Amino acid sequence: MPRQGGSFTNHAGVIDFHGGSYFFYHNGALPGGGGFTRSVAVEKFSYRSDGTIPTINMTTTGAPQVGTLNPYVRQEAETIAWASGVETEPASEGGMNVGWIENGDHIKVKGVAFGAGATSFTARVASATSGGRIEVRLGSPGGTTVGTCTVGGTGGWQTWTTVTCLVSGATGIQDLYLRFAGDSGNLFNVNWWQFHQGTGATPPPPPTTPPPTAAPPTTPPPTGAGCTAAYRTVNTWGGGFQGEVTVTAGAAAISGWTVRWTLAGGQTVTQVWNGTLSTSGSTAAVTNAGHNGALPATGSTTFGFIGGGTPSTPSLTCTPA
Ligand SMILES: [Ca+2]
Repeated sequence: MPRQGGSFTNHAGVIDFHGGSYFFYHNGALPGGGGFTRSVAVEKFSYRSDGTIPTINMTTTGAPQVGTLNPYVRQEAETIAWASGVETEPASEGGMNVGWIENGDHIKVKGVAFGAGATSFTARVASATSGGRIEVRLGSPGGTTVGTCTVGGTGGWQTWTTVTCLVSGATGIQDLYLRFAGDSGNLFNVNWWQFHQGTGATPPPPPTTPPPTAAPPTTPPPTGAGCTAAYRTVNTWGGGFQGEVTVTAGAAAISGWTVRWTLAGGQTVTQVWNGTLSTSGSTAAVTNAGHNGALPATGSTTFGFIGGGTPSTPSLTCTPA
């Protein structure tokens, strides 16, 4: 190997792997690199017929990939083919995490086999500031965005939580780019990530119940007080979905509520938060939790649920307590 890459040595070693020969060395070509600030690199080569090693030049592309990466199992965030602006450190949960993430930094992961398509992306994150966003992109740092996860503050750089966002358009074998966006300064850390796909995917974990925020009404609810309820689908995956219902009081305050709707064919409700579920035949009924029953006039609250089957837009009835 000629003297290349900004370092005066290369400390090479050869490893044979899966029928190929690989020449590992170091150079000093990364930003800030030099004679004693070295970075590991690898090139694939073939021995000459007489058994000698040909002249090998340093490249920035490195060796070809020997296989694809499965995005549907947990992958460590520090699995990196190329990166810009980030560093790694030991994680309180074990292993390593990626940190010092700032606006515009990115991680490249080569040859990710999405197959028929991913439906959601989950990342394990922590932030002592107010977080930022993970843009899930394909092909290049500015390539097509197939999903965006919002990361909030968690109260510490090693206080971990899981965020999930919807993904659409990630199919086949792709170079994956996680591009980070937000305000100035360090945004958040990432420990690991995982995509989910259609049938058999794991539904995203429901959010934890927030502390009560609605103040109790100062006057007793008048007779005839009403409420309304509105539904939206938050997320879908093969065989299931996440729904959210917003309950709004009418012109008068209410002290509690029950929302009822008819389940479409094949639908089930498997988990409810910020409310209590009861079902009777194909009728689902959710009654307020302890902290979100009392609503002031025109005040609103939400509850969420995990459903099985295909999402639909149900007709909701709201009955005040
Ligand atoms: Ca990790």
